[in-house]
Amino acid sequence: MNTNRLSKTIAAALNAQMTKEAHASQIYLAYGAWANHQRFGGIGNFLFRHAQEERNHMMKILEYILKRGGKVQVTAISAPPENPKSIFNCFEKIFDHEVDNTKGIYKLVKMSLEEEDWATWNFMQWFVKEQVEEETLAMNLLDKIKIAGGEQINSTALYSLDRDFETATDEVKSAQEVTAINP
Ligand code: OFO
Repeated sequence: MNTNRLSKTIAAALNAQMTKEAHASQIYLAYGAWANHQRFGGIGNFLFRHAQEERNHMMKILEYILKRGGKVQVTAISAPPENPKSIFNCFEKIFDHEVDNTKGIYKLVKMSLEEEDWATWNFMQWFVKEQVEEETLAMNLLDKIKIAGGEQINSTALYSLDRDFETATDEVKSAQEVTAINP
């Protein structure tokens, strides 16, 4: 009796997205190591924490595939892109990466809609919301650095920015949670 509830195409796309999340984790890990090496421990710490979050995203997909009776395929993860050229460039690259990851999520949403796989469609909604938060977080951090001077940021601003990142939250409030008295 076949208990697999995922189509071949959906299973392949879920596995690909799972690998993409693992790759995202490697990117944050690599950039965190790079930032630490540049003596920005606060920024490095933030990036290391985010690497863990990406591992959690990977696990969520892995668990879902198993729960639907599908086969998990753990494959090699490609190397992260080359190191950033500056702190500003680091967050530009992170923003670009998050936008690219969103594309993978949307692809799966579209596919599950076309196949009328409502369980996968429903599962993917968590990721749609998460990607809005991830993009907003990256946008906010990029804005912070832009205000502090972008590529021209001076060492005093960099010092306090690095300190802020040490304790910076990994979460941003989603638009759905906002109220008029709690914007
Ligand atoms: Fe998994 O959200 Fe970032 O990449």
